[in-house]
Amino acid sequence: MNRPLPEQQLIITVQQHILHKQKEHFPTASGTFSWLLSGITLATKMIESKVRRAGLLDVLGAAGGAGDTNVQGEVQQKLDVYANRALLHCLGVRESVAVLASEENELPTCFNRGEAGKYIVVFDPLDGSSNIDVNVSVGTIFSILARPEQHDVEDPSREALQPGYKQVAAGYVLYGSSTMFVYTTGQGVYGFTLDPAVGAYVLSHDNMRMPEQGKYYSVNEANAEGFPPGYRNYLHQLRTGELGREYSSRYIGSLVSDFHRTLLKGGIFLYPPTPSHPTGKLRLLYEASPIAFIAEQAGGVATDGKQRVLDIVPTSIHQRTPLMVGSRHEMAALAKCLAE
Ligand code: P6P
Repeated sequence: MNRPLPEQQLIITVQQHILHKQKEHFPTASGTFSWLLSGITLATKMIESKVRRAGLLDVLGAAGGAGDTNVQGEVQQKLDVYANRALLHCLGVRESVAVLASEENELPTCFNRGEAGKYIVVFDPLDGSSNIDVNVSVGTIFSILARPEQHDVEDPSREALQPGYKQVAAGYVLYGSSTMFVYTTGQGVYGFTLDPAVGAYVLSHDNMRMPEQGKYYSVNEANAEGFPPGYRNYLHQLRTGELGREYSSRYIGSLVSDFHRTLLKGGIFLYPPTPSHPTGKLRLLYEASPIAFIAEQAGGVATDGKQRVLDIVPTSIHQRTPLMVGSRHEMAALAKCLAE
């Protein structure tokens, strides 16, 4: 009998994992979801190939004319534009996609696909893109929602305005020292590392769990003086060991990187309200919600300072929110400080 090569027993790709999980939890699944997710993995491999060669492909710097900005008023980087186009193309050809909403586009793209259009995908194609030119990790963040039973015929894009607890799936790709695909469908969090030798994302982090407590806190200290008092008191406790341990500060300025470290090592990431962003800087639908879904599935906590991020009902696609996400210990201590 031909015995499988040892490595054949070990390689589980994203597609295999999704199909296995679907059979386990959705026996009647038709495979449209795994086909949809393959659109994201394909697009992110295209993005990864550009990110890895950024300095060589004249993709550094701002897109178009100097000062071209996106709907956020942020200067669009060339890789932002490429990443957005890759995701719009790869997902747009998936029949099961009804609506695509991107951080880079003011209005969502709606596809008139009738009953075949089952899913809505919202995404930040290249989060942290201001770090690209200095070779710091960036990421793609996505959230998948099911179309509601009652379709909004007048404006299907409004169907994306669902609270985070309704997400079907969420994930991110971190273009770091290695490229990792991390996702959840509500049955735990799984991490896959891109193996350039075979061009596949291979399971490397099975059933990821966030530690109950960590040793890092992550916040833009330059904003600290402008935080509401409860946050300033909390940061003082972190710095002085009043939470029962010494903490180190780590801040990359790229949400996917700062969250990925928090997921693996524990601790807390904070983007509180600031005078320049009183409702928070991060976007609810395609940054905070997917990150919060992953955090909770890994045993962590995510709030806007007052309520669970996943309970916030969005009123607009590009709505902002404060985001605090991390281990139970640090998040409980924060809740106490904010309640005082
Ligand atoms: P600041 C990147 O621009 C981003 O949207 C997130 O990836 C990151 O967490 C945050 O903004 C950083 O913002 O104000 O600290 O530079």
